[in-house]
Amino acid sequence: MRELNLITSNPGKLREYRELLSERFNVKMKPLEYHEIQADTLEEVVCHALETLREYAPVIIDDSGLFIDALKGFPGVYSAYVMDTLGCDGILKLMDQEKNRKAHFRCVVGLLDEEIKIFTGDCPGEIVRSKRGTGGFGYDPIFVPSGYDHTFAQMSIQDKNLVSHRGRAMRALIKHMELSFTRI
Ligand code: ITT
Repeated sequence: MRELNLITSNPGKLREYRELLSERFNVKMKPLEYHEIQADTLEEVVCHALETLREYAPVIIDDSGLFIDALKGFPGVYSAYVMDTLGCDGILKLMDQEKNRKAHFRCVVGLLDEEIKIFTGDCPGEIVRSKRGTGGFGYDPIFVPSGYDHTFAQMSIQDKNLVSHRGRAMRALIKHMELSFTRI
């Protein structure tokens, strides 16, 4: 089975990748520190970082963020920093008086094999009023995807992957990899 290096220090992400990719790939977690530039978009961060990871190809990195409408897209590209400083409780406080609860998650997956390819996935939803659920990671306890009643933290990995930003990006990645394999 082909090996695919996933550069992340987030075991929650690894579980989600393995759930969808393990039939086709041996996904290996590499918790390497890579240089994350401060940029306006997740795509820029991913492309720049991949350039420094050529020796690990085939390799993927995943940069994701939560974009909240009422906060003009915050925390967005600052999601990691905001999780470490304010956390879910801080976001709920910022949203305390807010009626507009709309938000979306975005996942950008960068693959470096012979060349760089980018796959994105978005998941619209809402910020709940108090944390619910113990599964998942990060902002999962405060986000309900559109059309569902449960937060990501109340869902199984399989169910989260069906609707999530990462699930969508991963399915685009799988399609691409299957097509490039049939060309070989
Ligand atoms: P790596 O960079 O090591 O992969 P990370 O957790 O820092 O791990 P990101 O920069 O992509 O990953 O994520 C930014 C923040 O958004 C971080 O705090 C994550 O916990 C959170 N996040 C990313 N994807 C998420 C998801 O599917 N559900 C909930 N929170 C998520």
